[in-house]
Amino acid sequence: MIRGSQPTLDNIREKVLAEERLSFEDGLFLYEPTTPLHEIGELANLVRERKNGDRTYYNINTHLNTTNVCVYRCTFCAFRADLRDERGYVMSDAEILARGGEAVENGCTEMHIVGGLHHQKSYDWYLNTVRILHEAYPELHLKAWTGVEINWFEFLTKRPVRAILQELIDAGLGSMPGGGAEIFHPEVRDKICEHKSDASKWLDIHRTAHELGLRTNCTMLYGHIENAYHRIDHLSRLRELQDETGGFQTFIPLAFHPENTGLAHIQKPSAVMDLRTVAISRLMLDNIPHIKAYWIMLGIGTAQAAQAYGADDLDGTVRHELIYHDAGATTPELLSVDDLRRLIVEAGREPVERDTLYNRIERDPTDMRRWHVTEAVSS
Ligand code: V47
Repeated sequence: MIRGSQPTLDNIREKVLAEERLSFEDGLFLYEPTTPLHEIGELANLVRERKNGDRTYYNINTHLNTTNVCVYRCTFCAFRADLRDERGYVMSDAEILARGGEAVENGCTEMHIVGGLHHQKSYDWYLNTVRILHEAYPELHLKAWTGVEINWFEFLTKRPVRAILQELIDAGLGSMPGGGAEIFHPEVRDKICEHKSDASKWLDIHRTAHELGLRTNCTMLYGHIENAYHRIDHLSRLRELQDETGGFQTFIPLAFHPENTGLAHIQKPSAVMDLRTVAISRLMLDNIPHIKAYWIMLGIGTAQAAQAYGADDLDGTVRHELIYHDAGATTPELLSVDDLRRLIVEAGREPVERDTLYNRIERDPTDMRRWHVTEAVSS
């Protein structure tokens, strides 16, 4: 193939078969509506099976959103509340601990913790959330605080990110979720969340986390005011950092839900757009081990189909999710393990329960609360 020529499906296929990296232009070509989705899906599936075989991972997890009060006003967010808004809430230590107890009682291996940037709460309040939960429930993996919260802690304390992350690790932080990435390109970021950490800050925080040995996830919020160029730019920046550090475990494409947001006039992305984005993510992010089809956000049907379009992870049972449900998600608030496994088996895949770090989990069939790691399944 002649380098620099116009991309075609044939030369993209050749590259995928030869395990060669796709270019920015290839990514743009794949996003053209006339590029057949089923062919992109087939190529993404090939990469998915190369990396993860027939396995589709899931975990038993819960969410904790300690407050919805937030100084920021991201236009896409239906969850946030003003300081004096009657919708605003802040959880007490006792409520936080009760959630930890409920999680362990229900066999959760992971708690996904994020929250608003509260006008009056100090960094110590956020640090303390991790500390008290870890002290009370050391077996529960705490995947907590996005790059945006860490940047807020930097602002509050005037301390370096490295010192903050180390302190959180010492208190019991196990990994970081991938939120807050939205769309990196300033043409979009400046319109939807101009006040929050820019691309280089978000990426720098994840770089530092990786250097400290933390695994993190990464996301992209699509289907609002961005276009294909912004999406491929976003994926390229993630791919570049992953080349440097190897610290991202999973990429989660997040479909925009417009209800109750400042962008309520926008239609939510179609299933075709969702599947195209899952597949293109799998193809572009050749160095990230897992692609998550977050069922809460995609809906159950699309998440099931996504397993043939590059996704190898459905996330979890997910208790207490608020960010998507406040924005109009009609998915249930919790799936049982049997439901999750059925969704996977029906899609022709092998369900594998994992912990946050992609170790295989086995459970005592007579008691959900008893589990152990059997095998490390991820690099
Ligand atoms: O950063 C907010 C997105 C993210 C809306 O790391 C919205 O395993 C759509 O990052 N419509 C938070 N999206 C969620 C997140 C996440 C979810 C699941 C797993 C993991 C992981 C991370 O949700 C925010 C933002 O991009 N978001 N509002 C909305 N109305």
